[in-house]
Amino acid sequence: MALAAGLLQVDYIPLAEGAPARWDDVLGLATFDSAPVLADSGDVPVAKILTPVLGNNVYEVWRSSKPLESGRYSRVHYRRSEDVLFGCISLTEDSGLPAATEAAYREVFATVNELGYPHLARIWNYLPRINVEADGLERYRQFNSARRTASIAYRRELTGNVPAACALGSVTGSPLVVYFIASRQAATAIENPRQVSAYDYPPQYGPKPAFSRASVLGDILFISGTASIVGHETIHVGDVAAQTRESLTNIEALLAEAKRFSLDRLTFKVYVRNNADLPVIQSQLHARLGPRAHALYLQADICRLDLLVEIEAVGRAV
Ligand code: 3EB
Repeated sequence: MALAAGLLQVDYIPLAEGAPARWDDVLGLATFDSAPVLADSGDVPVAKILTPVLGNNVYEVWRSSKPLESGRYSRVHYRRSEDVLFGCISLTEDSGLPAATEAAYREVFATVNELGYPHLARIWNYLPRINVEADGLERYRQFNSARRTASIAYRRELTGNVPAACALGSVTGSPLVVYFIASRQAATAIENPRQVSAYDYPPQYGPKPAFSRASVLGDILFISGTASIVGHETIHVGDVAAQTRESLTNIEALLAEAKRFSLDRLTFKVYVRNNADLPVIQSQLHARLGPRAHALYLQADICRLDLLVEIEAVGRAV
């Protein structure tokens, strides 16, 4: 059974417009960089993502038209309707990144299981120094390994119907921040025919990441972080314009798989490794989408050193 239209929507509200006019229908919020803390947000969960914003900053506001209730389960702060749950957890690395990652994921799984929203549709992950090698393993790979350990402990699927996701670097000194959307009903995972599924990557990329290329929940499409990867290899190494075009082509392939969605109705988050590449990335995006594309640009390290740009998106069915 599909979720009825309007049970979940996202708005990117420019900071300049101030806080959302009403809070009663807000499921959750993501803020970026140094966005002011919103005094009147009450018990709405706020994922504070510490990545520099390039250009105009926005509040990412998730809404639902049904009655909402907030709460906490372990260290997860959540808000839910009868259909969907938005949650976030922020942990410092007091005992190291693997321990923080495993704890975050165990608490996320426990929350969604206990409250009866077992289907994770979309998970966002932000961690500092993502490409730094520590104790002989890149921190992104440490994160992957620990995410996997928690998934196995909770008997979660590791292939097939897994959540859409992204994993990006945040400013040094930031906590690990995970936020997510879960639902009572299963979302549908979508893979990209141009790419090897991430959960089937060959071992050279480290522990296999359990995420899908996109997922559909009701009339919402979540497109995972999408980069210039064809098959399992990075292509256009060193060419940021071509990497941007390839990422958009990958997104178009996902739209073709998902059917009911269109490029010009997506809202994008664009992760830029090097600030200086912003104009090139922006012009490629505008060339494909027109200058009115809804996009938030963030400076963030990406989980392969040769990737210069990664693009995620969310859209509503046409
Ligand atoms: C890739 O396609 C690029 O580890 O959750 C994209 C989306 C990427 C999600 C994750 C990683 C993740 O492999 C990296």
